[in-house]
Amino acid sequence: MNPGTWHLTDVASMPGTDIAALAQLLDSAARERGEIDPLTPQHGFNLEQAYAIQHASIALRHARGEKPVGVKLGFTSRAKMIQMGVDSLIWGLLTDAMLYEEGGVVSLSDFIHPRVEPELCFLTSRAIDRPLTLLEAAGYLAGVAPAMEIIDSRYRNFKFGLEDVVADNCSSAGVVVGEFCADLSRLNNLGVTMRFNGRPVALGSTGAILGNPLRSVVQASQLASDCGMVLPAGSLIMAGAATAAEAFKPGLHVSVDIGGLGRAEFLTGG
Ligand code: OOG
Ligand code: MG
Repeated sequence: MNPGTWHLTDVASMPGTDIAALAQLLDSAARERGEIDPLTPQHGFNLEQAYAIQHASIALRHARGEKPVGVKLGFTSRAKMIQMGVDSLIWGLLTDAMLYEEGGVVSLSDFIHPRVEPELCFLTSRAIDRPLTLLEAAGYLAGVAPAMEIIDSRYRNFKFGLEDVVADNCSSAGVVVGEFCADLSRLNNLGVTMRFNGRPVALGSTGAILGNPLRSVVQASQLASDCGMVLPAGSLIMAGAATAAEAFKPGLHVSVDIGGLGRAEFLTGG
């Protein structure tokens, strides 16, 4: 392993076949629920290539019939940056296969070593086809819901650097979204409590998400437009976790309460 070389490779020095092969490797790890070693020590790709790998792996999902449903942001709070040792905002792509029914059972057999984290989920009302300002963001949204993201790094022991986690679609594995509320006016300081069987396991505030979670919509609009992507009306935008994530096991009732917005919950099975 030679961390000194991680940022040195440019796009031209990495043939397209490697991007496809690494995307395939990550896709198989997710499907077969087998953890793999981080890829950068051996393959030394940069951030641009990491996103190319991510997009190629999502293209494999689309080819199997999965439908795009939106995007997720990662590392929008200090709590998450500190927990994982990565301090850049990142984003990943969500498909319908990642949607778990709110109030339903989430089976551990779908994952390698899943963790859950409390989030907010936005629903877009119009296509986002350019970078938005904070003042414009609410005008593009139909609502916001209490939500949880299930993350499941395909890397051994959930350990990775920036480029590796981006290639791995930012650890995306599932989302559980509660009921949408149309009032977007007071999102910047709501209490967040995630509980396992009624016992609080993570406490925070929506203000931990970029100071105001609506900024995650601004960031998503910027990132999408940077790569020429339009987010259609009806897209989900997961804002990023307000607290650190918690590992979970079967036999739990997992819930998140977000002050004023309500609750999202699920049960865990074997
Ligand atoms: C990477 C994904 C980060 C968030 O909400 O900050 C993320 C990880 O922690 O494995 O989803
Ligand atoms: Mg997340």
